[in-house]
Amino acid sequence: MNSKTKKPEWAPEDDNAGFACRVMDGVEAGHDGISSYQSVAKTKKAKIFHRPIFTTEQYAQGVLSGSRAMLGRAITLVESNAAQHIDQAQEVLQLLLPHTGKSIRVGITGVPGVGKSSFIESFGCYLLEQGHRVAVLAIDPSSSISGGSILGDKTRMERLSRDERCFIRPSPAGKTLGGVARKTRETMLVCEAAGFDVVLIETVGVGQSETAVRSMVDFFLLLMLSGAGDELQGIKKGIMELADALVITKADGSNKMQAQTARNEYERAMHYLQPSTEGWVSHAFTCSSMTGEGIAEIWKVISKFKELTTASGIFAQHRRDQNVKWVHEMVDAHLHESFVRHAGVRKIIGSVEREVADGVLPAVAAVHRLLEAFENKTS
Ligand SMILES: Nc1nc2c(ncn2[C@@H]2O[C@H](COP(=O)(O)OP(=O)(O)O)[C@@H](O)[C@H]2O)c(=O)[nH]1
Ligand SMILES: [Mg+2]
Repeated sequence: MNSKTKKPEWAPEDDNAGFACRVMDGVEAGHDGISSYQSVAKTKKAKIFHRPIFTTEQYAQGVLSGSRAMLGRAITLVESNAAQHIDQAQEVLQLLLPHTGKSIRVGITGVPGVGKSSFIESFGCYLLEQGHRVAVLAIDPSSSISGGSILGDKTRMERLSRDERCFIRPSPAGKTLGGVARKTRETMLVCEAAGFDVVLIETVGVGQSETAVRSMVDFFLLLMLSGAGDELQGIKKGIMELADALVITKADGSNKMQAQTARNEYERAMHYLQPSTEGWVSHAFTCSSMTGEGIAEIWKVISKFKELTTASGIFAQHRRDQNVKWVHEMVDAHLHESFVRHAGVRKIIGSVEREVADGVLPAVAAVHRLLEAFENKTS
């Protein structure tokens, strides 16, 4: 057979020289084009040897035994979007679930530049000295676009990232905050099963990511700068109300006095806010990640919080509520996804939107029409 003239079936009959597509015959050999069929089989075997596929039990056992390599692999499995991985990841999580939940989960938020990463470095190192094992995760839905801001952060967490007792994981890539949040939440569970007793989650993205983090942590820490107006920091009353503690950062050198003044002002302002956690009064503090001043006090506050809310039952109740709410959120997200992908909906949505925009179709009637198309599974 002359492979040079072989054309695909769909090529026009009399295409002449203007038709540029030619199909080459496949070579019955390995990728190098020389090796025989047998050696192809060998290559495949070798591949399996280099990238072993683990059973669900092996993943779970590996994580529980504290193997860092297996922890990394299990998290990669959890983060994967491939259908066969999603099922196995859920089975692994199911096995790990009885071993999760024993950590304190702390969310850390604040505008870019406030000192979140530096705080985590200093706070994390302090916790390691106290005998804790620390996992650091980040929520950053923009990381797939910006190329991962955690790369810059790793340099701020130099000591922490070199310590064996600490595990740092950047945000998984994802198009939606919901997707990133799901993976971060599941990664948190895997870390807990691996024996990390403090999980710190940094919000890197701005906007909605604060609420996403709040919904997966026990204690929510809001970092603030002194000397910058609230507007400049993009801080809304709503976010202050989410905080279990507010910390003025960079309270060192010539900034120390100013930080104290800011702390007092926020302390007064917080008096009028709704408490974030029932039975807990949020306060304002100062700290310096550079000198380490105030770092130990923040851990004391978090420990006190855990003690009080555990005694009152609020701690456990929060986690139960968070889990149930998470299920509802995922159902919402799935329904929305299948709605926008539904062929019948896609067929009419453009014209329905136009009619609504032109003022000829009432909004409620438009919704009915779309839902009718959605519920009609045959269309
Ligand atoms: N003086 C001083 N500078 C700090 C402190 N913490 C952070 N910084 C500086 O503030 C800048 C932003 O810090 P970074 O941790 O990256 O903030 P993030 O964007 O919130 O993660 C960096 O240049 C840090 O060196 C601190 O406690 N004292
Ligand atoms: Mg940072």
